[in-house]
This record gives sequence, structure tokens and C-alpha cells, in this order.
Amino acid sequence: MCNVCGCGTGSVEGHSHHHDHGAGHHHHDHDHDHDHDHDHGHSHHHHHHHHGDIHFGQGPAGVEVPGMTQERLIEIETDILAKNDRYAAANRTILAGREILALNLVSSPGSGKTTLLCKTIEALGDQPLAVIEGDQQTANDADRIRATGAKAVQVNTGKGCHLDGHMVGHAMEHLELAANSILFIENVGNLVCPAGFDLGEDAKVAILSVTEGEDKPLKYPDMFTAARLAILNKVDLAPYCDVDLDLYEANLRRVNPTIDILRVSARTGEGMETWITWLRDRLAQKAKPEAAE
Ligand SMILES: Nc1nc2c(ncn2[C@@H]2O[C@H](COP(=O)(O)OP(=O)(O)O)[C@@H](O)[C@H]2O)c(=O)[nH]1
Ligand SMILES: [Mg+2]
Repeated sequence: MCNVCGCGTGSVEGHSHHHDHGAGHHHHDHDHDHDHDHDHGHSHHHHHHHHGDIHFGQGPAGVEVPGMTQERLIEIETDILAKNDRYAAANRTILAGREILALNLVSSPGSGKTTLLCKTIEALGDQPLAVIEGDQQTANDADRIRATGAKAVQVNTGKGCHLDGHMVGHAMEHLELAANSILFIENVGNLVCPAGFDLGEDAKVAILSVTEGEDKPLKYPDMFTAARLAILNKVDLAPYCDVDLDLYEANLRRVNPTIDILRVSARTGEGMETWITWLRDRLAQKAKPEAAE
């Protein structure tokens, strides 16, 4: 399914192989002062400085699958992404024709995407909108969205770790999207694979909770490079978890110097007005493309 991370080509073996190395290494690593920070995707530049660290995926394909050459992996990934891009382009054409703003919400599980969406729907009042919910299993999130009165379709990806352009195209057909509406797409909670799959959206919005740690932008750079906006959610919890919000922002800008960043609490409503303004500005640009930039 997903050849960005290799979990589709390699099936379960490829995937567990990947992790076994990390775990095995970890156990032999007690004398090592970086053992809490074991990270396959860590910046290549540090390779020579962290003696004993193991780095996978440094070949041209960026991933390793036993029994497959780097050339073959690139071929498979290119093919899958090319197909995805055709579906995404078709979605984008439909959305542009109706001047619909589409946002792809990406994050790790539990950062607050659904909570933020419910609060956002309330705050937007009578603004026409619809939601596509992506999760491996359950219709929980679509049910939460429908409870606000908004239209929602749940897409279950099964073992899949991300939504793709084809799934979103189908979901769009079910939603009868109104002109000048907003389409929110809540992706599967995963900071890795959704970065590689275009859905036809106008922008990816990354939602981070302050409890995740300031280093996450550095650990999962692809996601934050792909995102136009990062929402630092749960700022109400910042006093309880020793988080340095300025460092969080600095790390986001290290991987993406032009990213917009908003500090928000979906619980208390702090920062919600700025987020709603960001949304309305984006929607206005979409409706009048000639006025953009
Ligand atoms: N304290 C606090 N909790 C939040 C906030 N936003 C979400 N949560 C909680 O975080 C948990 C996960 O939220 P959910 O919206 O399901 O996250 P998702 O998996 O990203 O969709 C729930 O218990 C929410 O109530 C926030 O701003 N502050
Ligand atoms: Mg959710």
C-alpha cells in the first residue's frame, strides 16, 4: 500500500525487520548516551558524529526492503505516486471549479485533529463545509463531526497508513460539496506516510500537541516541509509539561522556514480566532485566484 515508508512492498517482514534492528540495537546500547534518541530518520549529517548509531534508508530510495534493490523500490514508489498524483489532480480540478478550499489535516494520533475540527465547525457558523475522516478502523470521528451538524464521510483505510487521492475522490462524490465551501480532510494519524501523498488539497495543515516534544519537527521533517501551516495545539497543557514553545517554533522553521505557525488550545479556545481568520483568508483567495499573492 505505502511505498513511501516501504510497508506495502515489504509487507509485514519488511516492516518488522526495520523495527527489530532498532530494538535490538537499543538493548545493546546502555552505555551509549543517545539511547533515548535512537532515530533511523535522523539527519544524515550527524552520521559521523554519533558513532554506533544505525541509519536505514540512506540509499536513493530512502527506504530498505529485504530482497529488493534500490532501483526496484524507486520504480514501485514512482509508479504508485504517479497514479496517486493523477487522482489528486482530478480532485484538484473539481475543487477549483467550485472554488472549494480543501485542507489536509495531518498529525500523529491524538494531537487533537477531531477536537479542533469540531470547535472550528462551531466557530465557522453558517460557512458551508464538509469533512472527510480517515482512520484505519471505526466511524468514531465521522460520528463526532456529524454531531456538530456538519456533513462527514468516514474512510477506513484498513491496514493502510494514509489516505490517497483515489479514496478522497470517492469520498468527495458522497459529499455533494457546495460551491465556496471548505473541505476538511482528517488524515490517518501518522507523521510519516501522509506527507508523501497529495490528495488534491490546497494545503496540508500539521497539528502538533505541545505534549509531543519540541524535537518532533526535526525527527519527521518531511511532514513539516510539506505543511503550509503548523498548529501547536493544547497550549493549555504547556505549563504542565516543561515544553519550550519558542524552541518548538524554531525547530519547525529549521525544517520549513516559510511555515505559518499558530498556537492554539482546542479546549480553551485560545488562538481559535487567528486560526479562523487564517481559514477565511485562504477561502477568499480560493474564491478569487487573481487576488491571491
Ligand atoms: N488539554 C487539551 N486536550 C485536548 C486539546 N485538543 C484535544 N485534546 C484532547 O486530546 C485527545 C485526542 O483528541 P482527538 O481530537 O481525538 O485527536 P486526533 O486523534 O488528532 O483526532 C482527546 O482526549 C481530546 O479531548 C486541547 O487543546 N487541550
Ligand atoms: Mg481524530
